[in-house]
Amino acid sequence: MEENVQIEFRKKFLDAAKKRDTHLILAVDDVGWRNVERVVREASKELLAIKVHIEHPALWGMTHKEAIDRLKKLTNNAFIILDTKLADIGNTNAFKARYYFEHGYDALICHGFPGEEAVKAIVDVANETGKGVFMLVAMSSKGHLFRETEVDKLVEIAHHVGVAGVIAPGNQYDLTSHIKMRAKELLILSPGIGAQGGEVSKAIAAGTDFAIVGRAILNSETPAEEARKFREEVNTLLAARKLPKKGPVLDDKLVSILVEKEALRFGDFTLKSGRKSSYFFNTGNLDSGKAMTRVGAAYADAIIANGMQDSFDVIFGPAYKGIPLAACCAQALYRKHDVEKRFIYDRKEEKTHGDAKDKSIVGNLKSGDRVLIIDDVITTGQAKLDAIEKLKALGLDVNVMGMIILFNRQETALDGTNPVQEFEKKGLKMVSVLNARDVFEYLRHREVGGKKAIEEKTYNLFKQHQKEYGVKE
Ligand code: NUP
Repeated sequence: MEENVQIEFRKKFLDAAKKRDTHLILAVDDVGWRNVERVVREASKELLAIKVHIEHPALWGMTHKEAIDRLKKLTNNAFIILDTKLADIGNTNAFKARYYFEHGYDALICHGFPGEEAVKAIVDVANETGKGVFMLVAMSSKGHLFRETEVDKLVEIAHHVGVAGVIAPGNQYDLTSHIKMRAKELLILSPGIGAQGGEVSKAIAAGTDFAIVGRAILNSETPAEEARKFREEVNTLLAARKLPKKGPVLDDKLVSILVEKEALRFGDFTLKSGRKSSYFFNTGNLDSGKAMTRVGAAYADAIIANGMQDSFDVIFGPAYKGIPLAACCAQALYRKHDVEKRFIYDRKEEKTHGDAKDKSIVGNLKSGDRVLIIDDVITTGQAKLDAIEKLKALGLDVNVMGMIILFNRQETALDGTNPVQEFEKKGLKMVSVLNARDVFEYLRHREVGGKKAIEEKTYNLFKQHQKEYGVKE
């Protein structure tokens, strides 16, 4: 049952938090044991864990074991976490981790950037010895180099390897909220609160589950009082926190950008099909590098999450809106996932010279290609059928294997069938990044740009239209 050790550790950590009624971790960053001892003794009942650096025991004139024993005694057995930020090759990580765990630390913090194998080496040792591993996925220091693209990969590593939790900054709320969307069951421990400017309320709202605080408590005139305030504030905010836990977790930044840019607009609309709608979706409004970067990443992530990367050769973006989508998706696949794919698009006005392919297709479509169609929205599926027909008419031996759609309106075709299911019946792999129902449920309780994302009236109209035109669950 070795793989379950990290899950068990997570459970033990959460149970202890509940029992001790605290989610506060004290970083005992003081070179003098006297101060550390005083603060820890006075604040002991506010603490779930103590975080030490590898140098501390020596600075305090103790062995690791002595330091751990004393800290445990002072705190009635709080967790002692070693902030070693291990970041080496697997073999070295493994012997270091063994050395630390043998000294008695309950858990350690490691870096993720050396890669999955290197982290796995630590987790293997932790699993053997029943200890916990927290992997750092972004830092609280100003000017760090953890960009979202890298952070996404680090969170993926954390999931693959199966660590107990991750370290994410308590002073960079956008980044931590980005991490929270992807962290699923992984615990989020956050330094950066207090001395580094992080505020408890914003950190907890972003996704912090446990606050790591050092100087704000250690250097305070009344450390026990300060620790009590942190503990209570964290607890109160955690109890009241509402994270979108039910249903699929949406990419909040993607949804925000779609609303901000009015790619998703609310009002009274009549669609091509004659149907009424309380909203309209159109990626034509995504006219900035920021918006297209986010959208390209969303498509690419969905392709990878659905394991589609080996089942197609080329992305086809039907003109006009599909053109930038295909380009951005191919670029994001390469940048974020090291997956290289070609992309093509069609001409609405055919050229008068060249062969059938060159007349209507731009790009390098080859005989035998497996084609993934990319598009912004699916309603009845008619536009997608047209795109498939256009490819067929070229007379090349190409096969449309599936579609990746940003927004599925979850409506029936005009004949009452479910267009997505109809394509699936034909053997196509259909992936939608966002489903209308999830998005509306999500937006109902959100603010975008400081105001309520949708009025209740808009939500009710959506529900009404879904009753009329929506596909069955
Ligand atoms: O990103 C990180 N930021 C950070 O401050 C990762 C960390 N492990 N830390 C550590 O958390 C840092 O080394 C220090 O021990 C503690 C924060 O202390 P303070 O800023 O609350 O005093």
